Amino acid sequence: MKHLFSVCCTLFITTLLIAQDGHELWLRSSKAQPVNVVCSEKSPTLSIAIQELKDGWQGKPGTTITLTITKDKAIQYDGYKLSENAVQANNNKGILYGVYDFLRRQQTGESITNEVNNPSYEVRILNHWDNPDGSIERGYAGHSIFWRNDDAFAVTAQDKKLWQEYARANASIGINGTVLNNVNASPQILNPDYLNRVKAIADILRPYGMKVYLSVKFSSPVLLGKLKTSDPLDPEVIGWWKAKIKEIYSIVPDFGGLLVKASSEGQPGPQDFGRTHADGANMLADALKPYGGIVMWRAFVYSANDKDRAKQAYNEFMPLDGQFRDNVIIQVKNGPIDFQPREPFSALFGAMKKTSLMPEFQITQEYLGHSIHLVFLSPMWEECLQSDTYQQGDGSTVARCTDGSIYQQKYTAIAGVANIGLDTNWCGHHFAQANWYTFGRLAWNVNLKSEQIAEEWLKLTFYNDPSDKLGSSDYNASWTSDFLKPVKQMMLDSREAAVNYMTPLGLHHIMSANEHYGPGPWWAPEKMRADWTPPYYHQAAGNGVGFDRTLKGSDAVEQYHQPLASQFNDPATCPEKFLLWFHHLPWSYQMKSGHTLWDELCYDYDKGVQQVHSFQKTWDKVQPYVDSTRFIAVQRSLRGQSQNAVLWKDACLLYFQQFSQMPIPYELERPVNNLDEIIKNDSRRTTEH
Ligand code: BDP
Repeated sequence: MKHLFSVCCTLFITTLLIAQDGHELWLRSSKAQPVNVVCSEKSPTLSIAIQELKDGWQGKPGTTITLTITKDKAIQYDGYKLSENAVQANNNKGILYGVYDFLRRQQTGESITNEVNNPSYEVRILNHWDNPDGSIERGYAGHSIFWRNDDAFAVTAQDKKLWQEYARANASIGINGTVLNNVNASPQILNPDYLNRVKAIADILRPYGMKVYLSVKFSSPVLLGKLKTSDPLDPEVIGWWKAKIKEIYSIVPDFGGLLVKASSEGQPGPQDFGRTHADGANMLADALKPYGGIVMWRAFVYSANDKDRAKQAYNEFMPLDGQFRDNVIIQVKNGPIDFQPREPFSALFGAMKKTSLMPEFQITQEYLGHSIHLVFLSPMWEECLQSDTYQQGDGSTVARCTDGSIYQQKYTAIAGVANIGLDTNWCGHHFAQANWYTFGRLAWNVNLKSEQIAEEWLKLTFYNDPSDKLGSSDYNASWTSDFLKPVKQMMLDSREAAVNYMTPLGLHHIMSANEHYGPGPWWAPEKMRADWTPPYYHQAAGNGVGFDRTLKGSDAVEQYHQPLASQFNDPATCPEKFLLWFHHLPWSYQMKSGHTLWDELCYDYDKGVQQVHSFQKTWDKVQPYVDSTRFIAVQRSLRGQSQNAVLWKDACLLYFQQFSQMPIPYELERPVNNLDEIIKNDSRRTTEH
């Protein structure tokens, strides 16, 4: 009888849940209580703050809240201080961030504390890899929200509405900058038509505290300015950039600065003229300086000739330490290779002591299942940020080496490659919104824990309270135990699951060619650059598997500070999660578990598959708590992810088995796909590309 009652209640609740398309993100409107807001100053940003309080107040009806601009030395940048009845900050943006925090706490039930809340990084910026034709490199959520092909320069009311929603979402999590175009930049972006559209975007974003930035192509002086060279030391080139930057600031007076991918993956750069990264970056920095602009210069460089791609950024940039202007920040991907499901942190963090560095994370899931796989990236970024570099003694974490705690930096910054597109729910997968949310939250507070972030996001995004009908406290309790707890756990486990079914034990870059989605450890066309093929990374052979980066191998371990260099160098002390990143080991190598390396690989791949199966169970069970639109969408994606995980496991184990010649442990599920068929399908796809 009791059971029947709860089934009835459950069905009742489900039918009460209003369909949600996810467009409101974590900012779903809720019935507000009346509130009086007192603010003696006026600005567009403050008007937004006041309106947000009025639209979202969940506290005691009739409360008076005072918004005050102060000169509190404890408050830095756009930080703020909250109390029961007030928000204080040193500037308008701080007030706005404080208001969003206030409302978030009301919705999630977190108490209001009187501490000062300062951001970890001054510049918290999204990088959109959006092209002028509206396509997005590595975008899985539709076309660009900024650019399009047809009627490219008309700014419609719909554009403005979307940009405003985008700005609001970013402001609500503290993101204060955005690069509007792809790092593989088209020179066109600097043409007046585009710059005018940049202005239109900037005008919408400004009241929300966001600045706009652009990626530029280093050869623009030749391509656009018709000069003979783009040599950064050439006076005409210097003059061209100065004039262009002056023009940009005349159109967008608070323009943030430039992002540059140079001498990297075929992009032009200072090295084409025998100059260094510092020559190139400083030339742009000097032109930006009078306006307060910055240069974010990427360290993502590698050439075909290097024996180990993982070493190259360090090799190229370390000798330049101390040579960059103070408005240059070197933008460094979290790992030494390329946004893999797991990499050790880039050895550049903490090593460049006289140069500003900023971490770059990839929110869009290029190597992590695009917008089909549910992968919560917070644990991955947390792992990187909290890694100890040991560069200035114990506790020199990547976070502390980049947020100004250890090294003096004129600017501190952190970037995330956006996963945003025109899809109604912005990110393709409903749970991919959590990664956008996480990036903002971590950029604001680098010490937040993944668990807290997941919990906040779930409460804001999925809590449905049909309380008027059912009595809220009962609902609350069951929502917490039957939805929040299991779904949070699923999120927290999801990144490790992806590592398990894709690249366990330090394997990396064994994705299928070009699109980097499915497995492709075999892919190596004859004339292809070796470092663009998976066998270069896994080195599987009869004698074992893994990339030897020890002192006897490529010596990449030497780029790390002690004790890491020694720890990584010895397979007995190297964390097993990085084992095959640093070592080439026999298939029969004994793991800590007592398994052979081969068996361990099999168990890990299998575990990944089982984890995704369990996510499906978790999700199906929470159906009563989720509106049907989002429930079905996530359920469908999980089915795809499950099939993909099995494919990954079968493909990798059957492929590696050709070298190990060892059986898959008999207690594990047998492969359900044949390797030759997987390879045939894959090659059909990769040649079609
Ligand atoms: C790689 C992507 C490529 C990007 C490049 C980059 O495959 O599309 O252009 O990174 O970050 O991961 O520049």
